[in-house]
Amino acid sequence: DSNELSEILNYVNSQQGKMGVHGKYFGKAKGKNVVLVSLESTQNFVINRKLHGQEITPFLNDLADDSFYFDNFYHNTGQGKTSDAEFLIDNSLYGLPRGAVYTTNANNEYNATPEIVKDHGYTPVSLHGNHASFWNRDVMYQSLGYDHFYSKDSYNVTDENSVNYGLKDIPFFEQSMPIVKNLDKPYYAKFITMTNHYPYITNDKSMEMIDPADTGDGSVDRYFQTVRYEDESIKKFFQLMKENGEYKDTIFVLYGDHYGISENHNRAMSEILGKEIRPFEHVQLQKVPLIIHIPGMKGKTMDTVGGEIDLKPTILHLLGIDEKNDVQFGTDLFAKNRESATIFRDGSMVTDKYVYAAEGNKCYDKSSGEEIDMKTCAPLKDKADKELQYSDKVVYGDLLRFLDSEQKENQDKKDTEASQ
Ligand code: GP9
Ligand code: MN
Repeated sequence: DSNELSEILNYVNSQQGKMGVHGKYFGKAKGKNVVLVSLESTQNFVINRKLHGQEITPFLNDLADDSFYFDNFYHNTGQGKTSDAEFLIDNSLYGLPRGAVYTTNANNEYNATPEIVKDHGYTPVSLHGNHASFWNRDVMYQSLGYDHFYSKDSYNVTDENSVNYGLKDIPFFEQSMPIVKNLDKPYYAKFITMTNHYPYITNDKSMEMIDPADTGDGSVDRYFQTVRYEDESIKKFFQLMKENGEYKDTIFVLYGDHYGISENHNRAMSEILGKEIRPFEHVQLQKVPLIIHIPGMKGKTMDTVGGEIDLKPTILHLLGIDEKNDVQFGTDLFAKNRESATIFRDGSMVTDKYVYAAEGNKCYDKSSGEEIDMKTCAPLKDKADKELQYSDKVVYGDLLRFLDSEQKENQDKKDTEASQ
């Protein structure tokens, strides 16, 4: 009920750097278009790494140099995979402990970024070359406030331009351009890539811009090829945005949605990384790239620890939008005093000093990777459990229904205090 919501609001508001704490770039992208790019199954270890002497992500590497590149950024997803990432980013709430919130709670009341930016004159849309009903997106997007979903029906999808789940990333971006050009500005447009999806298939020589790895584990080996292809598609996308005059009025937020290589492939991954994969390395492999590119702004590598949960406040603050009465579990990644930390859906937690791995209940020093006494990580474990429980209460109880009356009550209280 609304009492539960008050308790949760107290929790989020008492967190270090939560709610209303601005980074120094507050309002720096005010009125700009926002382009989000979901990089399918893209883990951070491919960034700035070479295979056979060749860069795996040459374009993203260059882009990262010219952007805010977060190299301690983790996904927070669970079984809902891509849809969990979308949910986290638009709501700053966690996905569910099991199942996908996109399918189980699509009719809840939310206060999502698309709906918020719409109130500030934005056109919020999503673009993706798969069926509209996959992950129940067509239903959930209405609750999140998207104006339109350009899905498979909006694209020319043929056998030649498809692989695996459907439309390949390069034709996806090419065919998206006429759509983007016709959107009312400013827009908040989410592009969801798809080609770099398990089991990492190419069906055309021109897609193979790097040789596969040679661990003998087919999906790990092919992963590098489809990541390389995805990188090429992003390069193409930026070229097209420039050619069409969309680039300079737009900020770009590119993020890896979740891991691509599961624990079943630890043998091959340890060969790639040249080290054993303990729970510590497993946690570190949950890093995904986050690149925030703002044309005209100088690049910087940011080492703050964060996750998808932090993108809603980060993006809203860049646009100069302050949501004071909202349930956000994340914080503005640019805020100086934010707690440098993130929580995984399985209850693991990473800070700038420690790594708590829920699997195996182990504690590590973050910089050395040395296993340390679990006592040190006990507060991390407790915090992760508490925060996840609060988030689950919001979703299961559909508590954002009470947000408006809660806001009014708080305002009434303040008014009363002020008049005394
Ligand atoms: C499907 C695509 C993949 O439309 O977004 O979803 P995933 O399997 O990665 O969750
Ligand atoms: Mn995915």
